[in-house]
Amino acid sequence: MSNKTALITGATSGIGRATAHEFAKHGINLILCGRRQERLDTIEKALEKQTKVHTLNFDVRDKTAVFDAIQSLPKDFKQIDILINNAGNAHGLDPIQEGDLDDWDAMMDINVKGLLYVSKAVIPQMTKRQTGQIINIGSSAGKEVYPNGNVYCASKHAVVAVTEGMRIDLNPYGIKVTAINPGLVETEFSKVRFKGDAKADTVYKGYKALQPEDIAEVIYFAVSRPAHVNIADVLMFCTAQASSTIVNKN
Ligand code: NDP
Ligand code: 8X3
Repeated sequence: MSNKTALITGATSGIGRATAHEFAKHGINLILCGRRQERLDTIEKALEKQTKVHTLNFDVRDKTAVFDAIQSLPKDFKQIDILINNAGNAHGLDPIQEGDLDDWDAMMDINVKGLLYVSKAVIPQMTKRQTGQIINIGSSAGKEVYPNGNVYCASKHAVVAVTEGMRIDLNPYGIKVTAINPGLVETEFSKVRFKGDAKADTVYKGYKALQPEDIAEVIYFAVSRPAHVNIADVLMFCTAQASSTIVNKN
């Protein structure tokens, strides 16, 4: 894998950061993206002994910034073999009639449109080379809808649909397209969803949630399969979770 380059969005935290660490162990060159530059710098420093690292600071909602950032890549990082579309979050957990318009905009703009912008900026070089792999981080919320999940679930259902569309349209080019759909993962996700409210601290209490490293290992598994194998779609839960609404807590 050491001659491959991966671009990871949302690399400053949680699943994206754990994936950067996992890929670095295997010598994959890294383009790490996020909005918090100080975190990107810290991760770059930690991983640059293991592999080559370049950081890009942009908001996936900003179309121009996405294209400019990817255009700006230096020669050594220009060829992207693996794209991990991971940046995303839930914003709020409210019944539809009480939903906040800004929360809805954030989820659709980041989770769906942001993923599309980054993909659009990267896919042409993959189709040209007739090779590459795209991994979209969906969610169990893309497989089922749960109470008050409404727009977040819609955004993740869209990610699953876009993934399937990509797999179909990119099939003639030999490009692998994968959806990894985790259930509850202990990251900053709940802090963002509940905007720092104390409720966030209760989400992962009373059971052992998935850890970001658990997802990173599955992502690495997917990218390290032989050329003829594509892991198309993965649904992952912690053992305590059976569905979005059934979690066996102490
Ligand atoms: P974190 O909050 O820990 O990480 C989210 C990452 O997304 C951060 O690196 C953040 O970087 C980046 N990000 C958020 N908004 C933007 C933006 N506008 N532009 C660029 N980057 C952005 O959450 P997770 O690691 O849990 O989430 C990663 C993905 O996994 C998301 O798509 C989420 O929906 C999905 N997921 C999470 C689950 C969970 O239970 N935690 C379960 C299933 C799926 P920065 O703020 O620096 O820009
Ligand atoms: C994150 C998992 O259950 O909070 O996508 O929607 S959940």
